Amino acid sequence: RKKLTIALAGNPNSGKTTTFNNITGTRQKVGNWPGVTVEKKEGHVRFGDYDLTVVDLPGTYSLTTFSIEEIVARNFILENRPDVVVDIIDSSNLDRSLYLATQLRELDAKVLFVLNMADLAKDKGIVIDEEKLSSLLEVPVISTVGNRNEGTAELLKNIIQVAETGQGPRAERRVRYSRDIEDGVAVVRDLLQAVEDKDFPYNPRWTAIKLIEDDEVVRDMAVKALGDKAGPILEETARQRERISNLFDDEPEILMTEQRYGFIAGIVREVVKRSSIKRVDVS
Ligand code: GDP
Ligand code: K
Ligand code: MG
Repeated sequence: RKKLTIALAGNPNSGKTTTFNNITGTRQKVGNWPGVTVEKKEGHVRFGDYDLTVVDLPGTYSLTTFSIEEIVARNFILENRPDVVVDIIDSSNLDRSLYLATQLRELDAKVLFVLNMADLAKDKGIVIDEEKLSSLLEVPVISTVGNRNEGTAELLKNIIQVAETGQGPRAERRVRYSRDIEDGVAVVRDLLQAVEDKDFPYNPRWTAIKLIEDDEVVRDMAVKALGDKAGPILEETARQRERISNLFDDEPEILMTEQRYGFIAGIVREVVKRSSIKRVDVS
């Protein structure tokens, strides 16, 4: 039998645990993530020729490192390389969910989007063009109503499909930053790429982005993985950060966060339609 590891990611209250229960039934184990008091749920399910291990990641809005939940979720994806990361999205709050979604894409994980809470979106008169969302981010999209266990079989089928076909992010489906930032990312990425694979197991573009954003956890990871090869790369990173800061009079991480939100706003404009009948204007 073939073994797959599936991680469920998503914002708090998007329906991760509900989906987890729908998939795994009663075959689950609850504990803590090593070293921290964040709950870890792991379950098992047999589907077709596959044995799936399903992990319910802590709920997060982002994969930066401002909270222990974000660090736990990100480290699991980086270090355990799950075969598929299922991003559980609250369809009635798509824009809020897309920040995490774009970060998962950036991490080079194989992602499947689940538009959960499809019933709430419908009640609010929100219509999401799933096909367009799928093609804009090049990620398969399905919709579910978790608390009614609707769409679970379809979800399992799609998980297997994503694991098998190996959808990988094409460059143009990811956030592209402004030219001066992309130039800095490329310089650092090239230095990382020049290091032998066995010495550096992480995605070079993602790592370069995080270094330019001055992410401490990734800096420590790079030092640990690269040893004395890290020095010149971190020096170049500092030069690039300074160049960008001088150009825009703002820190790269602030500019990059803004640009991600811009990218997300563009996607929301293209894929979210509100039906005129149930439209509620909140001002
Ligand atoms: P988590 O924080 O992501 O693990 O979210 P939970 O699975 O705990 O779900 C949060 C709440 O939303 C619970 O009360 C669920 O019963 C409910 N819920 C889950 N999926 C759906 C859905 O598709 N539609 C509706 N209306 N409620 C849902
Ligand atoms: K909850
Ligand atoms: Mg939960």
